[in-house]
Amino acid sequence: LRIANELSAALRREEIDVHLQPKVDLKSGKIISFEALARWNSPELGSIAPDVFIPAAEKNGKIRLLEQVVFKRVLTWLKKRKELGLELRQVAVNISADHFFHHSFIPHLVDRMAEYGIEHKWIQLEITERIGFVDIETAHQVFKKLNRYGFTSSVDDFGTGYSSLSYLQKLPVSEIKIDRSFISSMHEHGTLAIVRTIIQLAENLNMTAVAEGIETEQQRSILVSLGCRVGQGYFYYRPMSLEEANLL
Ligand code: G
Ligand code: G
Ligand code: MN
Ligand code: NA
Repeated sequence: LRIANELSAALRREEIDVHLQPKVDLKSGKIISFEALARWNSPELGSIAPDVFIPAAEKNGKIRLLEQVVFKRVLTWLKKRKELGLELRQVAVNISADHFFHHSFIPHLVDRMAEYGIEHKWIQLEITERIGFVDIETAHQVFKKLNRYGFTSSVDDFGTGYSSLSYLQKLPVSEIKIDRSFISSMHEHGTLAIVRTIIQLAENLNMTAVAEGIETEQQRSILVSLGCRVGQGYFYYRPMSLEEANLL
């Protein structure tokens, strides 16, 4: 409850920070894009982990507001890069189920993009597979609409939900992210087979497979041998401040 109250106050003051973690080309090591991750350093409670405040925000109905603050931070960063004459980078923002299915999700997104003068192609939306895509028809419509507007979408935490593989084929998304629990246990035979299968599935569906949580050179080289081209993880970069990301 303490956390929920402080979080509401922090959101009113827009005290949520954003860190960026690069998505990297596994062969060349070059940065392809970034993922935005919310950070909260409360003057009252200290630094609180997203694993704690994201679920809290989901429970007390603040997650949409939180993600709108994150989104504004990202757009401010992009706008500033533009003004400085730096090249723009694509940034993926995480979108919760509540937010994704909310009627004002896309209109709000489009309004903000116009307000900051950023082309839609610079923003990617990451939606966790754990939302289950229970309402597959509605999810389909939302993804299609995002595509028509020129946004790209990604299915996050792939493999941890309970959806069948056949649903994926119907989703108009361009990327799937292999959950880091699979990457960390790739030394196990069964897990390796799962990772290989997801990479092949992505390839067959013309999607990019992104491996999350790469921590070692060995994991990197196994993924490359399986045909995976993009990844993220401490082996390359930890999430960093917006200022640090400008130095890359
Ligand atoms: O950021 P890590 O650094 O600890 O993030 C922990 C979890 O919080 C991850 O699953 C990440 O996707 C999630 N997360 C971070 N920022 C956001 C956000 O803005 N919205 C949602 N829904 N999840 C987020
Ligand atoms: O679920 P979401 O994918 O969006 O998760 C991002 C989370 O994963 C963040 O908490 C981020 O800090 C964390 N993360 C990113 N790279 C690594 C890594 O290589 N190892 C571990 N253990 N966590 C990572
Ligand atoms: Mn994510
Ligand atoms: Na994930």
